[in-house]
Amino acid sequence: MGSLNIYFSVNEPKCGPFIQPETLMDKSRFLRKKADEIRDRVIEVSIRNKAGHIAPSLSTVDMLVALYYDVMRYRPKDPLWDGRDRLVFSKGHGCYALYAILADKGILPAKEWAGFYTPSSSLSGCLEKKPEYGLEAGCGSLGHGLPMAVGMAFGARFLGKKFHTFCVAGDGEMQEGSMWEALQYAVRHGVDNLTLIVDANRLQAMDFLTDVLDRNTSDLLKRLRGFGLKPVVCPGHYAPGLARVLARARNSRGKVPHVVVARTVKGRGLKCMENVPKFHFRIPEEKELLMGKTYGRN
Ligand SMILES: Cc1ncc(C[n+]2csc(CCOP(=O)(O)OP(=O)(O)O)c2C)c(N)n1
Ligand SMILES: [Mg+2]
Repeated sequence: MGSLNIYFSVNEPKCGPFIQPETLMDKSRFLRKKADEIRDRVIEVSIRNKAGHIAPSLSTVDMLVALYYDVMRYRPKDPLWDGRDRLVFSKGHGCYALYAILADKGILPAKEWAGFYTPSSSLSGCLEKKPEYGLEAGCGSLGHGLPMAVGMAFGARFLGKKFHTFCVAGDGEMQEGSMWEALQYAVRHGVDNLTLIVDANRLQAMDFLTDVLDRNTSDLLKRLRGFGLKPVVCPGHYAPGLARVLARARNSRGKVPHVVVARTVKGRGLKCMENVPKFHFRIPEEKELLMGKTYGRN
């Protein structure tokens, strides 16, 4: 994995080390394996620490792996580097994969992640702002992360800074009025150094969106288009594909924010949990875990 680490150090200057073609071909495999590894860690640590938002965390694994191991520019050894791309994780209750990745990168101390949700760690179940740990904004009360991300992106442009801001939001969260006010502002002011990624797992807390407020599964796309956006829809559990889509968004301007709607499965990875509403906040029992995994076949 040594040579891959060189390639995936996205903060290397463009003229960085010469990359062997076979190493490039391994990129897709690397991202898929990394996603498996992060899923393992999320499941293991959250069950051990009795932290219940496992399912909403599992739906975000692949998009976060694509961002942190391929797309985003940042310096693991200098988390406060001014030029770093920002990630605002708006659906703050599902932050366990983000913790696992930041710990894997050495940004978050391993002890903090290992003990999260217990008195031995400063990391809580929902996100608190700790930029020194790579956590850019406090989120958990839904509907607040995107407005903050719009502010960061707008501010960057205003100050002539080159970083890109990403925001991960839930599809249920997209029912919050503040999300639309933020998008309206971003469209009106041409904030195109921003990418909103919607974790479209079709569930909000304990029920399906269409059984709560949405009329049908295309409601979100219609609303986004109505606000002047051009959402790109893509599979949410294939990290190499997500990396391509997100890199394109990061590196192109378009006069309006980029929106990627990632079609995901809540609880992705554990058979007992996938698409099962009661697992929004619930630790699986031993016998449920015995049903097995749906990943790891890469
Ligand atoms: C303002 C606000 N209202 C309600 C809640 C309670 N709540 C926590 S998670 C959640 C469901 C969110 O659904 P979604 O955004 O789709 O995230 P998912 O769990 O599917 O990843 C709700 C309603 C909250 N945290 N904040
Ligand atoms: Mg959802």
